[in-house]
Amino acid sequence: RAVFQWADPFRLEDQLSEDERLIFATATQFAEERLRPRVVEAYAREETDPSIFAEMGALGLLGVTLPEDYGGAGASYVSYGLVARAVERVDSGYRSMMSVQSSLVMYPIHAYGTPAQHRAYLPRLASGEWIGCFGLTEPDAGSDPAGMRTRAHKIDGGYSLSGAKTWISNAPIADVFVVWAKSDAHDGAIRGFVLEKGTKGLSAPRIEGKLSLRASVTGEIVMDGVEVGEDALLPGVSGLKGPFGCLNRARYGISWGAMGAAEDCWHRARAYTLERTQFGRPLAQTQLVQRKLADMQTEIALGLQAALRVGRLLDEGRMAPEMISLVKRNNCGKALDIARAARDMHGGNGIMGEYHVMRHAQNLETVNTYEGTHDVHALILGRAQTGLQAFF
Ligand code: TGC
Ligand code: FAD
Repeated sequence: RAVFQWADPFRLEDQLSEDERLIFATATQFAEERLRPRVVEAYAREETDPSIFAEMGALGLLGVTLPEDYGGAGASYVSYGLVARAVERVDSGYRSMMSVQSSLVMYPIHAYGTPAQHRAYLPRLASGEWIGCFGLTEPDAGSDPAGMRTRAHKIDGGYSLSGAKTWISNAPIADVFVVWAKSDAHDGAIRGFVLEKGTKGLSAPRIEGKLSLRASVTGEIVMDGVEVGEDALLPGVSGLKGPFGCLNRARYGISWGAMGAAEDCWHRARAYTLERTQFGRPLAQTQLVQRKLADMQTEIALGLQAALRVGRLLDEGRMAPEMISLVKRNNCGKALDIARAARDMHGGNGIMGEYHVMRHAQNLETVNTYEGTHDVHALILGRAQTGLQAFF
């Protein structure tokens, strides 16, 4: 009889390459030793420490899938998912900082940019010297980014951008802004532009008072006639498939990351209920608690296995975006349920920062909403199996 490992029921670890195990171990050590000690305070104070980018960069955790000539690690998408899992075990906000930089800023510059743009931005983004952000969402265009109002007007030698983006992770501390705008020089098609901090007309005010993702700063991007040269355009893509190509990668990473947060909640709920005695026995010796632990173990084992499968297909060039909708939607929804159950199993202590579970539950509310809400991904999957468009 093979031994059943309760924390890794399907022996996920056996399915990883040596390199993937090494990257996961590096990310886990960094997250637990460097991020865990500061997260409770940072979350309470709603403070983002920008030096985290340089710390991640020094360990090669930014843009891990990009080639080594630009500071990436040339690693697999499975490795990228494992980094997200390790970092989000500590906090979804820290994973957000990493995944925006890697999938939403470095990826589009690499995939759609010129060699000059690669040289100008990628090494400094990979090292964490520069911080990036990704502006797609607008006040009146969230789930429906095709309704964006931001415009790029053609001017002599370049473009003038006007409009406003909102809910943008990293924006207030960003050096590099990848923004999406409808361009009148391209028949109104959505095009990507790389803007730099300090350009006249560009500002990024902070959104204060979030009750979720408090360790990751969020802001607006306000563009009031921001003039840039031709070299700010990302020439390699036109239309919504540009931002969606980036979102595929970030959403995939979230499917791993959300499971990392869920694992932290599950392990804490198990440890707490083993320790805590009521009615003369450990809480973990009650049927209701064991059922909750079994449900957590089951959903996490299945969710991780599914994320691994999609990662392998992505690495083999056989990914369809609907696969990513399936795992992003499932793993975020299940992680949120697990975090809420873990909070409940901790009783009154569960509302305290030092027990971590309520912070995960609060964070996962955002994770379930951004990068396509739970219901928007249901509509993508519904369309794929019925052929019927139910968005509008
Ligand atoms: P639709 O007609 O479906 O597609 C328009 C064009 O885009 C192509 N496309 C994709 N390409 C690659 N990957 C995908 N996943 C793609 N999905 C669509 C499609 O083939 C088509 O191309 P073409 O060449 O034929 O024009 O467009 P639609 O307007 O009907 O889209 C509907 C919908 C709901 C699926 C889409 O708008 C959607 O996914 N909405 C959700 C918006 C969203 O996810 N926003 C995320 C903002 S960024 C963010 O949240 C970052 S948080 C990061 C953090 O802090 O971690
Ligand atoms: P809406 O689109 O208004 O949706 C509201 C509700 O209506 C949801 O429940 C939704 O599922 C539902 N709904 C919408 N359309 C339909 C429909 N057709 N049928 C049925 N129900 C529907 N964006 C960026 O571009 N860059 C970032 O870095 C970024 N970071 C973020 C960080 C945080 C902390 C948050 C909260 C958001 C961030 N976002 C970012 C924005 C995020 O992607 C959007 O919030 C998300 O796409 C949903 O858009 P919305 O908030 O406008 O909600």
